[in-house]
Formats: sequence, C-alpha cells, structure tokens
Amino acid sequence: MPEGKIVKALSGFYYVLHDGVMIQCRGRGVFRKNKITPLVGDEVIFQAENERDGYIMEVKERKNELVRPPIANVDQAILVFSAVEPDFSTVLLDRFLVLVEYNHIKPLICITKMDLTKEKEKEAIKEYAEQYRNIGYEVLLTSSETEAGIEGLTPHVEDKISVFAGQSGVGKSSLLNVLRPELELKTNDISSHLGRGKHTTRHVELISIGNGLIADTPGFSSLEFTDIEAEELTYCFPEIARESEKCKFRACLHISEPKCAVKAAVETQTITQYRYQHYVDFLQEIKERKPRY
Ligand SMILES: Nc1nc2c(ncn2[C@@H]2O[C@H](COP(=O)(O)OP(=O)(O)O)[C@@H](O)[C@H]2O)c(=O)[nH]1
Ligand SMILES: [Mg+2]
Ligand SMILES: [Zn+2]
Repeated sequence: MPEGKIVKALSGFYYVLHDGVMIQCRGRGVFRKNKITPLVGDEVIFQAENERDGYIMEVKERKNELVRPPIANVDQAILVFSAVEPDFSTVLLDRFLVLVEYNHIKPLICITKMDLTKEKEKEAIKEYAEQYRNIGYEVLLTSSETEAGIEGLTPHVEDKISVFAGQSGVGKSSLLNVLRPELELKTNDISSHLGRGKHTTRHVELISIGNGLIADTPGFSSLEFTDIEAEELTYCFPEIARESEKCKFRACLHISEPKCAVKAAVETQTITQYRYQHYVDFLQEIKERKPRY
C-alpha cells in the first residue's frame, strides 16, 4: 500500500501528498475507536480508492507532536523576530528557544526588518546574532522588503517540516510571501485575526517551499512552561548544559550552590549575563507554577 504525508486536514478529510499528488482521504473507522487522530505532518499508509480518494489505513510512529497548532513530525521551528517594530527582545527569544529545545525541535533564528534599522540598531542586532551563534544557533538577518538575506533561508527549509513561531507583526507572512509570491498571503491583516474566534477549529495546512513544507499557522502559541521541570531547564540552554557538567553537584540548579561552573562561566562572560538572568527568571516561574491535579 502507498505511503504519503498528510499536508492538510479539513472537515474530516485528510489530504495526503504522495509522489507530488494530493489524495483526499478519510480515516479508517478503527481510528476513532482506538483514539488515533491523524495529524497534519503524519506519515501514513493509505489505500487508494481511485486516483483522487482513499482511506488512511495506518499512522506511522511520530517523532513529535505539537498541540497548538496540532501538527506532527516537526523538524524545525523558524523563530521570527523583527529587529525593530516591534523591537528585538532576547527574553522573548529565549522563551521560544526553551520551548523549542524542550520539544527536541531544531530552532532557526530569523531576524527580519533589517532594512528598518538605523546604524546603531544594526550593530546591536549583529552583536546579538554573534552571541547566539556562539551558543550554536543558526541566525539569519533578513528583510522581506529588500529581500536581503532571504536566500539564506531557502536551503534551511529543504526536506523538512518547519513551523514559524513569533509574535504577531514580526513579518512571518511577509517571509512566506517572499519565498512563494504566488501565495499572496495577507500581511498585517487584523480582520482575519478578529474573525478567528476561540471556537472555530484551527485548520492547519503545510505549504510546500521547494522540497520543504512550512505550516501556515504559527507554532508555540502558548508560551508557558507548563511541562518543564526545574531540573530540566538547564538542558534547554545549550551553553548552560555544557558548563553544568563541571558543577560540583549533579543536581545543581546554578543559583546558590557552591562550586557551580555555570556561575563561574557567567563571571568570565563565557555565558552572557542576560541569558543566565533569563534562566534564573524562568526557573523561578517554574517553581512558582501551581501544581496541577
Ligand atoms: N520594512 C519592512 N517591513 C516588513 C518586513 N517584514 C514585514 N514587514 C511589515 O510588517 C507588518 C507585519 O508583517 P506580517 O508579515 O503581517 O507579520 P506576521 O504577523 O508575523 O505575519 C506588515 O506591514 C509588513 O509589510 C521587512 O522585512 N521590512
Ligand atoms: Mg501573519
Ligand atoms: Zn551549577
């Protein structure tokens, strides 16, 4: 039986991409009984009824699964931040990075609206970019207006399922429009935002960009650390994780423990002060989180 990938789910139908052809499929009845809900991004085995319709027979094991938006097998999150309008924020970026790291998804940092920066702002952004690159992250500086830096994005979306993440207004739709001009996605569109009420089911669709697929709905809409435990936070900051191997205590949380290698690395500026501060603030937030029953 043929295999394919669900690229769109709408009104009980799953649209399965197989050899460049879209097959409209229904789920097998047994799914409902077994509580399997096929998701966009799922690799599936299907049975074709004819050239256009079929039945999904099996959902293959998922690599991961996002809840909002519901999408499976996400390889990469493209974290979109504008240099200005709204201003670049390291605390917000770190919040996204923690969630992405926690979900074992590869982050790609894309800073947009570089054309709007004044010389001083441009220098500051370049310095931040260098600091994040030193941690090990890929950082792209782009402009959808002049299309500068966009060519750097294309190879990163090849052969992957990517989701965009980032505040409203940072330029996510504009980026997609540059990547695929024929889409003509609405930018800065307030009316569609209001129309999307809480009760309407979110429809998710993967848009093909070359050999890659990008979700049209931004991921990580909830930025709360509901699942992360205090001792897991270290591993969501790669440079803190690296240094923590040298802490005296295995369970060191790098706050006031003696012989903490992380705090020593902040002193020598191997770890930036602001990244460490965000770690401390997020840890506090996790500790104050109300227990769920
Ligand atoms: N000058 C400039 N404006 C941009 C750029 N990217 C987006 N914008 C503008 O910023 C606003 C919000 O962009 P949009 O793509 O809708 O953001 P989204 O909410 O993240 O999808 C729109 O008015 C865009 O025209 C850019 O690189 N340069
Ligand atoms: Mg948009
Ligand atoms: Zn420590």
